[in-house]
Amino acid sequence: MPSSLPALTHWVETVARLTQPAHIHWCDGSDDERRALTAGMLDNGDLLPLNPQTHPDCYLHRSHPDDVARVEHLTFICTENRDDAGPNNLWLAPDEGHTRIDALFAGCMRGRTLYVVPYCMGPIDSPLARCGVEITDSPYVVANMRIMTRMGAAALARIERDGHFVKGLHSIGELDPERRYIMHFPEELTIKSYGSGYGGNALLGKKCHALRIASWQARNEGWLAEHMLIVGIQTPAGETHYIAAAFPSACGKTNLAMLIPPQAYREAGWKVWTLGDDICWMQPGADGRLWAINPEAGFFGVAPGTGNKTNRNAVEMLHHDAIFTNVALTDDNQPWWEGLDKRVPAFDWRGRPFDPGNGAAAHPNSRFTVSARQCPSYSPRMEDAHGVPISAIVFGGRRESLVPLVFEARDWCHGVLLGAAMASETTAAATGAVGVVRRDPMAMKPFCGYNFADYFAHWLSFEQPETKLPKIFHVNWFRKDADGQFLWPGFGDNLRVLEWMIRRIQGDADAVDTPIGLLPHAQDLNCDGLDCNPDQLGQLLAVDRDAWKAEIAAVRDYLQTFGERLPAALTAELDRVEAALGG
Ligand code: OXD
Ligand code: MN
Repeated sequence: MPSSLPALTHWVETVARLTQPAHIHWCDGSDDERRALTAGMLDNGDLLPLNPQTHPDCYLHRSHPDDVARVEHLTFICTENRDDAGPNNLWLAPDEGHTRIDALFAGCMRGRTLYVVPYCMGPIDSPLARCGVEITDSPYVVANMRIMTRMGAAALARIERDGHFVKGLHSIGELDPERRYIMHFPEELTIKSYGSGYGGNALLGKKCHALRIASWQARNEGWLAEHMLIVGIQTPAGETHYIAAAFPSACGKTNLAMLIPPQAYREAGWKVWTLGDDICWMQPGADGRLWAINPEAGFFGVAPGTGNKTNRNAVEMLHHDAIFTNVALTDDNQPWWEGLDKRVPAFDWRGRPFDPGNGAAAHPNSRFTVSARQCPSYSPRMEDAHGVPISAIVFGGRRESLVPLVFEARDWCHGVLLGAAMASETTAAATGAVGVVRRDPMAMKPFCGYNFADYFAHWLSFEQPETKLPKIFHVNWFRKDADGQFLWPGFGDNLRVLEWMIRRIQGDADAVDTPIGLLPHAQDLNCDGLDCNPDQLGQLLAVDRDAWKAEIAAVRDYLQTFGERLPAALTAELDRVEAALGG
């Protein structure tokens, strides 16, 4: 079904001339198409069937062992002016970027099928949604895009109505790490990705479009494209507060989005609604509040650590119609990963008989892809064209020490500083060392498609007389004691912290005013039934002034790398916090 939009057909023809595919297939998103694609992948080994009794319509994909994570060192933002990309991005001039990557694309689809994948990020009729078209030679990418986005005929119809779309060109190439680039041309609303089949590098609707390109569009158009989950917390009074929370990759966004309340909370009538686990687009509505949609339609979640204790909702949603990537297998062909249960797997993620001497059975960044509708806590409001109003924005990182369990920003500007100052220990979601503290403002370090200094200014610009902005909080679920044990139980018990936030929003809870922000009084955190003694709670809520002075100095050093472009208001806010700490 080639399109009636000349700009689209012309682009597909140009790409076909460059890449020389044997066939071209326009994806309509139908069930017949899915069945045919799946059959083809089962035939050529791209997919392996899983146990049809326990996991109907579930498949395993094993990627090339050198292609298991995002590659930040090969990810470029190509803008005419280098400073527009900023020190937070690798940069190339657009001409140079196109030349380098087009040399790889030349003839790369010979003998392969070129798939044209029209997709919509967000509900099809939403004014907040934006569309794109991904051209790819990977049926695995098509199958994932079908779950992760609104893909096919309805998206194409909207693209033809809109008359514009983000162009994404992808080829797995030779899966050679030496011939791999992920390039973004925000001024042309174009993405080119070569040499990787891994989700974050290859499902172009996700990180490349919905964060890097969308953040650029959002700045120009007055909205925000963020690396945030969206969760609705329904109180016993029946009121639902929607919270958007930014944590770096593999720091628990999926678990928080699908939180199961502790038993006493469930009995009291608390409910949790899942709207998104990774990306949030927000815009001020006519009422001045920020309204948010999740541009995605599914979850591409980290499998290891997902078990009945940590995220029962996720375990339940993974029993049918799911794609697993780089997980291990049990002897009866069920998907398995560390943290799922006590069974011993038969095969590791590379398909070798499991031998603990070879390391973890599932790759630490192994993933599941599943439709959001399969989540037991799925919120039908995910389909609301106007989104949901956000009551609180939460920033958080993985910090063993220093950073308290929760604190509240004094005002919007202070909140933007809390986001800009975020830091976290690195995880397996990207290649490179794991466990090193790095600055990751708003969890957007790998995803902001432009200069962070301009991004902070954009955030600050939302404070206007007519806006009623959400409160901003900072959390840290990952504090450890001197013996290296976690001080806070986390997971479902994080609702206790969210409850304090909601009481703050409703004006029902007090706070301790400290130089770094507003902290709960210990007695205001509901710890009934928790194995958390007063000493642990004391450590979780302590503010160590000397250590914070050192932290603020490190934040200042980091922010200074943005030079003149850094908004003066942010530096003034940092000065204020430093002065409050006693200089
Ligand atoms: C992801 C990531 O896949 O952040 O969501 O790496
Ligand atoms: Mn992510």
